[in-house]
Amino acid sequence: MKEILSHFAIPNETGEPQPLHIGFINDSFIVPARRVGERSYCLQRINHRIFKDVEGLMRNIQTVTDHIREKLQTAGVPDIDRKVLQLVPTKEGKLYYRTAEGNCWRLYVLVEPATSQEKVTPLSAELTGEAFGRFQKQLADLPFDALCESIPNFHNMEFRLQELDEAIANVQRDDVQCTKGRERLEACGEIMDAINQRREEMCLAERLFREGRLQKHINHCDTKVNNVLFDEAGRPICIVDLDTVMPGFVFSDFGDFMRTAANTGLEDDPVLENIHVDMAVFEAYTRGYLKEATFLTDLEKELLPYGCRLMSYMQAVRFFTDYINGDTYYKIAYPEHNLVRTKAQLRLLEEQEKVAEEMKAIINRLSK
Ligand code: GN1
Ligand code: MG
Repeated sequence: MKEILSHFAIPNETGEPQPLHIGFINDSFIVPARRVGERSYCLQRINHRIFKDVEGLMRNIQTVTDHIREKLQTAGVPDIDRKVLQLVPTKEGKLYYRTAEGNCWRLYVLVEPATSQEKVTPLSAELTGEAFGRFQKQLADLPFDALCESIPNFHNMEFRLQELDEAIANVQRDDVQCTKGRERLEACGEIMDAINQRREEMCLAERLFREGRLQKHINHCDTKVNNVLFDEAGRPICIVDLDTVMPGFVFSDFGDFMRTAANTGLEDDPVLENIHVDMAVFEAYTRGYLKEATFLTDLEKELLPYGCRLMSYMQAVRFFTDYINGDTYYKIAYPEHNLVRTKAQLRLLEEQEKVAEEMKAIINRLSK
């Protein structure tokens, strides 16, 4: 670990790196300062199985953090070091260090003091809405092609359905290796019906984009509350986990927060009756988000409730595809985990369908 650190342009000696157990994708370590007044860091190994274009990914992060820092400086905002992530380059001036074995490491200045939350309250949801709205607004003047797609087609619904169709075609081949996937598929007629009934509706965004009626913006693409750092007073200070920041439709960031936070049940709740839309969280986040997201077009605003349904549907399709593929993408805790997750996401979708009009009324009221 010390050897890896020695390749980065750090001004002074640091303490021993300590593993940090956050996220499932990358491996993270805290590198503590040795003396008061010196900086601590966060060292991460990037998962290059998922992020195949590490160069593009790191350029994205640099572009985004530079852009936000410049905005904050122009606005004369204090304490900028805690408000936007800062990469530490290698001694050769590169954004990451690649080892001989091909592992890629990067180093951030640690944002401190800061805390994170796993569960929202209506108050923290409102503040988080403001924070993600501000983040999108800060990036709204970057042309959408200033960044690459660090995971190609990440939130593209047509592509996710194509992946499902490929998984299905694959297990239907007459091959013993496909037996498990085929058996799984055959037992899931109801799930396939639920997915098939909504294909057209859920690919609306891609159609509107092709027709030139909808634009892409820079999105965060992982708008969970635990990707926001809060200060001592419980105010959001900094948005983290910038690996998936890429062009997309604004309402998918809105929808992904609602999918993860405005749910009275769990993402993988085995008890479907637990799952309802938490309307208090929905309203609070929407209030905060609309305060900042002044760049939204009327159509984008109208599509916010659709964005919620879209993300639940997309996640159901992704979990189900992984289930048919034999659980190769998401870590599972038990054999049927991806099936349980799929059912929970489809139930959330049904619940969101029931309150679509109510969501619309709230958005209209809060936009006035
Ligand atoms: C993955 O590991 P985590 O929770 O940050 C996934 C998201 C999914 C989420 C589902 C790169 O995110 O897109 O919404 O699981 N991230 C990637 O829980 O695939
Ligand atoms: Mg993440």
